[in-house]
Amino acid sequence: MERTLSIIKPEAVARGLIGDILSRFEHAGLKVVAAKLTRLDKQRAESFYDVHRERPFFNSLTDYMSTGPIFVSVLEGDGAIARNREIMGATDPAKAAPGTIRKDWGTNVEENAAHGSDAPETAAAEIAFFFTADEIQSSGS
Ligand code: 3AN
Repeated sequence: MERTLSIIKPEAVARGLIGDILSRFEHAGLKVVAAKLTRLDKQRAESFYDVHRERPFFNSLTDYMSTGPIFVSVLEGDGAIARNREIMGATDPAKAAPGTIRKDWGTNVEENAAHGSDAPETAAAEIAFFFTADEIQSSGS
């Protein structure tokens, strides 16, 4: 059983897509074991995306991620990290496969509706960034 961190990004929350996006995960068999609506200020967004600090889009990405509320959740299931990324689709919505979250609701490569952890180590760090252990329920399946 694996866990991953999912973020529904500000533009998708603003467009009222929390339910639609969560339902994609649930229909694919991923269980929501923790969830909350929260907000990153610029400094916390920079801390979350620290690995991208040297990338040209870092400033714009962290500005964007602090523009409004985000919906963060922990998803649990077999191969949750890869499954979540499959359901989200490619980073660039224009290149994402039909039926994926980013294809259906992403605006552009930056405002791409959702974030998902990319490896077990980053998943553990990203989950701990947003949730304490007692905020996470075990799905028991
Ligand atoms: P993913 O979220 O698919 O793992 P990463 O880790 O390469 O993609 O990028 C992290 C985030 O940075 C993306 N979700 C996206 O919002 C933003 N991003 C990635 N590439 C670009 C780019 N070329 N221009 C602007 N933003 C980007």
